[in-house]
Amino acid sequence: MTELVNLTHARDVAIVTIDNPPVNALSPGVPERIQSSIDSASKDPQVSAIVVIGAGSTFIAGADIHEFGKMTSGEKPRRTLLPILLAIEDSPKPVVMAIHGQAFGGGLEVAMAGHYRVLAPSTQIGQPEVKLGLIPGAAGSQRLPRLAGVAKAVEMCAFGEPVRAQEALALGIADRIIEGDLLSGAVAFAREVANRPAPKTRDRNEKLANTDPALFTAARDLAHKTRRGQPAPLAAIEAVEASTKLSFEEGCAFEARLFGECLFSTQSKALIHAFFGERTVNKIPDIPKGTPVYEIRRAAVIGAGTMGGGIAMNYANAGIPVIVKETAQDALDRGIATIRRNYANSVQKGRYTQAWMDERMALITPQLSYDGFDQADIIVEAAFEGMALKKQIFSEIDAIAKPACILASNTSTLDIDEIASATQRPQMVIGHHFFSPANVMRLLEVVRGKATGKDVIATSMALGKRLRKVAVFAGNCRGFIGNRMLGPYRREAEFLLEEGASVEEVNQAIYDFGFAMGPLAVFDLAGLDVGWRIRKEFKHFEKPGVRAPRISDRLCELGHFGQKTGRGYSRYDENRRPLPDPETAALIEQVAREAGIKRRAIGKDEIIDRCIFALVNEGAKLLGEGIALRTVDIDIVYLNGYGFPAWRGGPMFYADTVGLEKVLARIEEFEARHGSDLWSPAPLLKQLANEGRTFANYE
Ligand code: T1G
Repeated sequence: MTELVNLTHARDVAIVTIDNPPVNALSPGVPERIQSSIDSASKDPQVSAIVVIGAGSTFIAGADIHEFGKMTSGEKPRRTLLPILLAIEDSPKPVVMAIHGQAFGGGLEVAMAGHYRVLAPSTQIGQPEVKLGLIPGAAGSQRLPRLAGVAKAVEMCAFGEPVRAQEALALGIADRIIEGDLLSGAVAFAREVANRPAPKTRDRNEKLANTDPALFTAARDLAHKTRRGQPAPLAAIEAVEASTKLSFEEGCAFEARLFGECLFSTQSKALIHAFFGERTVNKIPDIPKGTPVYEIRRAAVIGAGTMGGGIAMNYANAGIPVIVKETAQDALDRGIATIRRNYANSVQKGRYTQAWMDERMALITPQLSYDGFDQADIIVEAAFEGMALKKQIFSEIDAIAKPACILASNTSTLDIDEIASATQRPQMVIGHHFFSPANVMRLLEVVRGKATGKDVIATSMALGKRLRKVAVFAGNCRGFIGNRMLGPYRREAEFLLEEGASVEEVNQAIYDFGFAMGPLAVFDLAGLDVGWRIRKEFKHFEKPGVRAPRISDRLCELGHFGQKTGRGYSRYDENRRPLPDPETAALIEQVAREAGIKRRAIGKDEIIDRCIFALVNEGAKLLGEGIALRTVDIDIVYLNGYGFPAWRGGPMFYADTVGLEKVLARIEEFEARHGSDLWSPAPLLKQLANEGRTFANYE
């Protein structure tokens, strides 16, 4: 077993190397070994200074997040790094932290306990704990304001975004940027400071003085606005504020108390579930590591519409040349103009440079023919959602594409096997379901057909990462994971309207639950006509005599497609702000009358339970059928594709927090009232609830 921390020497400079792959997390034994290494170096008369550095790709990615679950379950006592960091800070010899890759969370806290910090140019440092529903727990909220100033410390701790090396230097967190070899640069720096008094961060109070309390109020307002429903950002602001009012020791004790409250919160468990979930979904049991993958050097996209354009941008952003094919010049021009506008907006917002934009645009080749498609390593079809058209396109590209070319469809609902049947190479056909806007939304559903090859799946999952997407594997069924679950969710939102809730009540309830937008507002944004066309395509699947939502169809028959027509469930003003629409309300009453439904007052809890448990129940069916591999896959789909609040962990994680017995009882109540065609509990949900188990331990 490799040593977690090694102590070596470069003549008079001791080098403490942290070696805990993959990211040098502060797992049990690591902080202790760092301290003991510094202790023995401090006592060594030959040693004039100490350098601490990380082996591998990073300095320290923070505390070992795996340990938190053990602490909150009582399996392990809570550990604190505070005394170890004080000991490092009290080292009689200067300690230089040599940082590359990331110094995140506990990693930055270790770095700030050192006397100096030297950074490689591409380094990122940060306190991202709030993204895990936590706050710094090892004096980060006390040492960071002393180095970076209070305002920046509040921003970094409350919102969790990292800063780059140059900014860290400008802020005073870093003492030097080392170009070239970091270790030798750090050793040279250590020799420079060896005979100087080592500055202890905890004693550097000058940046705490005269802090304007208004900055805490402003930060709280911003947290309420942008981190709605999440206590951790507010706790982080409180902790940094304490640094301006209390002594260092009192501030650390105050931080530790707030940290403890966050650690044992459901929100933190949900966000940690999401953190590991994003890493777990990449692993597919029957696609072992080492499965051969195809190299993707050139791509081609069919369709320059909303989806096609966004997909092409993903490839260009990853540096992959991409052809975009359309059938008509005006459609092609419109598509390319949208791409250009999207990039120009990002340049205007300072996210990218004009040069970067020009490079991206140069990678995109718009055309009306299949020229060059025979060179593509992947072809992504993003045409109209109709089976006949997709099969025609697949038979055409099957005839042109080279044998090792992957043929992917961006269909959001259609049968991958039927699409593949239009080709001679079904093993190369796969679903790549992007989410609108495709250049922004992180989710990519990778859908396996019966014949899809393991190499094609492995390539798709790796490509997902390269396109900076969270790729989730899904089996082939109508709507795959996300849209299949969205069906019952939308159904219930509409039924609640028929039964008495207003559009505003339904949207508000789900908004208050934590979604960025209520369901009806989302459908108005996406365009009601999209779902309408799909429902027509699947009309033959409707079960006669089973109640179906009618309002959206009626609105579409009136040409009210949502925001794009200024009217849908709501009416929209010139700034696209939603307003109650009395005519829609009248239409809803008419639909209810026609269906013989007596409308009643409906409370928020019922709205939430019917919409969310509809997701949960369908999710449990998907799990039982093996369409979704794991519970967490469903959660990651909903967090990254449907705006489910991350701090609730996803529909399945949320169901576990409610308790599956309660969820089942509520669903059985709905079944009794609305019938089993709509609400028959998923067999898996019944089984787990009856066995007192959870989705989390169902694997
Ligand atoms: N603890 C445990 N495992 C970790 C980890 C961590 N901190 N960070 C990453 N891993 C695992 C990850 O699950 C994956 O495992 C592998 O490492 C590679 O990660 C006291 C309370 C550093 C930017 O929030 O943001 O410190 O899937 O796929 O894309 O105040 O990992 O291979 O089995 O993400 O190159 C604060 C979390 C903790 C940073 C690298 N720190 N990590 O990204 O690789 S709380 C964080 C990241 C804390 C203190 C507090 C990223 C990364 P597997 P990866 P990557």
